[in-house]
Amino acid sequence: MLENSTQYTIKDLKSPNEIRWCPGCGDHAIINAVQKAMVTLAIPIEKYAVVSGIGCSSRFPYYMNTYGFHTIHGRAAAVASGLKSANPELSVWEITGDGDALAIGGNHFIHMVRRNIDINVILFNNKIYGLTKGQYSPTCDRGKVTKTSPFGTVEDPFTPGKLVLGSRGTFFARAIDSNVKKSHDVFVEAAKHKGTSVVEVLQNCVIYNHNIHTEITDPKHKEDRQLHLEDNKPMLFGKEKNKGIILNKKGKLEVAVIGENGITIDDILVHDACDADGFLHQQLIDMKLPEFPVAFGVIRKVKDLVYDECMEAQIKEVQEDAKIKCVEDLLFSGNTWEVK
Ligand SMILES: Cc1ncc(C[n+]2csc(CCOP(=O)(O)OP(=O)(O)O)c2C)c(N)n1
Ligand code: SF4
Repeated sequence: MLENSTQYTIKDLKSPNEIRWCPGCGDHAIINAVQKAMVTLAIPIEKYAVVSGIGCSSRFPYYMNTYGFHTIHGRAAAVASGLKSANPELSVWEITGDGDALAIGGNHFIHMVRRNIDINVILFNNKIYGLTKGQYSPTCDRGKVTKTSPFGTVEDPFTPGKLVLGSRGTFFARAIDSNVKKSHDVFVEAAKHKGTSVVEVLQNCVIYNHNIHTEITDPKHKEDRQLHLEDNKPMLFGKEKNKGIILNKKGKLEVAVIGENGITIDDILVHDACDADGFLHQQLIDMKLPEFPVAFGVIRKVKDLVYDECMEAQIKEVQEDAKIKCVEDLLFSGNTWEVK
């Protein structure tokens, strides 16, 4: 590992371990985008730590030439939280799947987000359990037929972004595995954000849930089905960039076409990811086909107190006035006796 260097390439971030993801799996593109983002961030390699749970996606740390932990199922958030709290100088990245983060790990996930610990979470959403060969996950749509739901699921899924907002999340973004350039940009912004940043990446599992996101990602229709948000820019989409999102008289989002029904560019909403009020962010997260395009990019990015910073400050403050400054002081602080 290159010590203390900010000048390195993607090659330096690749471990010698053989990548075992299936050919064509979306995970390959995501790791490339993460490595590119790390190079752009130019943080010394030894300051990166990648923590995962269990799943195909969670094999990620093996393939990175950084420090890392492949932990246990659902516990990546807990281990990453401890790591960041004990070593605030590290850039901690949590890699997790929809099963790992939102089923078995749901409890740790929401509390990490609520505490706003400075961790970058990359949530690989392939809407299935890949590693264990295709059981349904909390992001499967109602009626999904899988090995554990042979007659279709009888429950509705989580929308990860809404869960993040409901947990007081300060940063949420969405990306697509195959769009490495846009994923890179979002990962860089996520890493720069102080607090928990969650990036949901729509990931294709070619074996157990192939084409699950194709309605959204199909190159033939993507201009009409994807809205790429940019801060302080109007929410425009479509081949001609003449469609946009407006707030209608009922206070709801609606798709409008510039030039039709008197709509002008001034009617189109302008994205403000930094707006502390999450109302519009929640509406954007919730936009679904066929009525709406699906929103990508940084949807929410707001400032709030950061757990690990508050903890560090509290330790300093308490230590300043305390008689006991270290474990040795504690051991010799009275109430001691000698065994003869
Ligand atoms: C305590 C425990 N329960 C269940 C499992 C089995 N298991 C391993 S990975 C996994 C789900 C993986 O799905 P996901 O997190 O979506 O990741 P993917 O494989 O799709 O990337 C399950 C149920 C386990 N390893 N440990
Ligand atoms: S089973 Fe699916 S998620 Fe796992 S490596 Fe293969 S394609 Fe990727």
